Amino acid sequence: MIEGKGNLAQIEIMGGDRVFVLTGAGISAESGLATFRDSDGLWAGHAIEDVCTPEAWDRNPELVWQFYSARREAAAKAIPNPAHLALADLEAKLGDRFFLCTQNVDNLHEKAGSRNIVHMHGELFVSRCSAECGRKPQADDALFETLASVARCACGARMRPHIVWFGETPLQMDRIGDEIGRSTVMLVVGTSGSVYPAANFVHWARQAGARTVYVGPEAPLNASAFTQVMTGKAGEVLPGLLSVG
Ligand code: BJW
Repeated sequence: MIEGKGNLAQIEIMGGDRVFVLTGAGISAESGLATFRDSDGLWAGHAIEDVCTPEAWDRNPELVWQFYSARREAAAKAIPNPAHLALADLEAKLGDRFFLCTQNVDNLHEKAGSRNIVHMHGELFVSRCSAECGRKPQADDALFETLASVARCACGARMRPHIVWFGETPLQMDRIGDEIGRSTVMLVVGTSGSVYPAANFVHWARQAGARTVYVGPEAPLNASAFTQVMTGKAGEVLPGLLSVG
């Protein structure tokens, strides 16, 4: 592993390269959205595990909706930062040789102009039936502060956030696996490497022979698996990091 500060080196993307990008909460930090573990993993005194599990939903759906309503409110006001814009710019240059997988549920990549994107942990502005009645997830920007106000599905069950909680299966894993398998460069930005399966993507990419680069202010837990770790804030490092040959 090579460690470096900021823009010491550029990463050259050549004609035959395919780039897979994985982002985490850190990329939205400079847009004012809280990360999970930097803020002690706490929200209003509750451990993340108390609001990000199916058990938490069963125990206290009102608390869970208050958590996601507050997140919706913050994300609706947030604007993309230079890191989101740099990735959208890279996609514009590489077209279908670029694939973006985010663990984030905010929509800042889309606001920046990214199009070829998978939200593996779900989306903040989407809700779905908690009884899995078969109806599709729906766009939803409502805020629910009390249980009585929570919207109901046409089947009568409560709507829940369209979010992947601990113990649930991340979305579009087949597509993600395929994209990692054919990528030659993996760029990982702003994630602590503590949540699986995302923390394993770098290992899958290395097995497929890709160059793997991490960008963030501190080394992630899985740092030893990266070819290169660039320490710095995403909004300062990403613009100008990649040059397309
Ligand atoms: C900056 C910055 C700046 C700051 N610029 N950077 C034991 C061993 C292995 C696995 C398990 C295990 N026990 C249980 C599991 C599985 C479990 C798991 O991983 N648990 C861990 C706690 C160990 N995983 C699951 O349950 C997943 N499902 C699963 O595995 O299903 C089985 C399956 C797998 C594959 C195929 C089929 C089936 C589901 C995980 C769901 C995660 N959900 C959450 C919440 C929902 C989304 C939401 O509400 O937003 O997702 S948890 C939370 O963590 C959220 C995030 O997406 C995720 C990752 O967090 P992230 O992004 O890394 O944030 P932080 O805060 O940790 O880090 C921020 C980073 O930014 C830091 O490094 C900073 O330095 C950096 N930073 N400023 C750049 N300016």
